[in-house]
Amino acid sequence: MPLPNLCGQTHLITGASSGIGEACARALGAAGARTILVARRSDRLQVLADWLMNTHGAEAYTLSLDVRDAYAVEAAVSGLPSAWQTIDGLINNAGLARGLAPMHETPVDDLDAMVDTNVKGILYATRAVLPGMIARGKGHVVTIGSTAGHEVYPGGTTYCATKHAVAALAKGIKHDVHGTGIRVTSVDPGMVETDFSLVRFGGDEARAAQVYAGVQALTADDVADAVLYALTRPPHVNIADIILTPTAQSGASRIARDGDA
Ligand code: NDP
Ligand code: 8X3
Repeated sequence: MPLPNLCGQTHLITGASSGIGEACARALGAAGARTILVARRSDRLQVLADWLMNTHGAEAYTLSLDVRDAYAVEAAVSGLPSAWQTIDGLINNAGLARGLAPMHETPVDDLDAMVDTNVKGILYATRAVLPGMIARGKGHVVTIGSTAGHEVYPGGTTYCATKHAVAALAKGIKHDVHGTGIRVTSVDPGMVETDFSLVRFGGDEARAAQVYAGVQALTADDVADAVLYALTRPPHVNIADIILTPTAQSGASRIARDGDA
């Protein structure tokens, strides 16, 4: 049986400049997909686009975009060159956490950043892309949720609330596209070693490194592999949810580290 591939398909990935989104772009490009790479750091997107072309001969189109800006997202998607307008897959990945303080001690800017990026960003991108998929009667929406969408840990009030919202969005969007042939998948990782903790702790490298100390965390490639699995099932198979964690992780705050008794 030939390996499933994504040849001839176009996938839009938000948060492609780093971590899981970047790994998804590499995995999808290796599987033959053309990718539309979205993030704010355009220099990193361009390096990735060049790598995809040079390594896999995979075309990529870069969109420097803040997913919190509804009008910019709408304009960018509707303004795509015609050769890039048929989007087969939308990978809603852009997201972040800010801090680990109780909600009432968290600056309003940080609350807004989490809610606006993690929740509204998905609404805006999906709203822009979905009508085209519905008109064509095919497409796949993937949301990157989290185990934080299934449990709530101390200091994670707002971040976990956004990821619970992401879980609800994936389920709700599936209802919205009922009968259209469009698939919806939520991929929900536990601890993944990326720049996530560096961003969460405002660039504090030592504190970020502690999160991953003494444990084999998931890699961004592990998550991209789960995304690719869902994308490459036959059209009649919808993978609703994939939850993956490091083997050493049994809960958000329960991680077996080297040296633990
Ligand atoms: P990274 O910090 O490595 O990547 C985050 C990505 O999101 C970057 O590409 C960043 O690009 C993009 N992004 C952030 N804000 C915006 C914005 N306003 N507009 C456009 N793009 C934005 O972290 P991860 O790869 O780990 O995170 C990706 C997703 O995975 C997030 O949704 C996160 O919640 C989720 N996740 C992460 C886990 C982990 O342990 N790492 C576990 C479970 C889920 P730029 O700054 O260039 O805009
Ligand atoms: C990111 C992983 O455990 O910090 O979603 O919520 S965690």
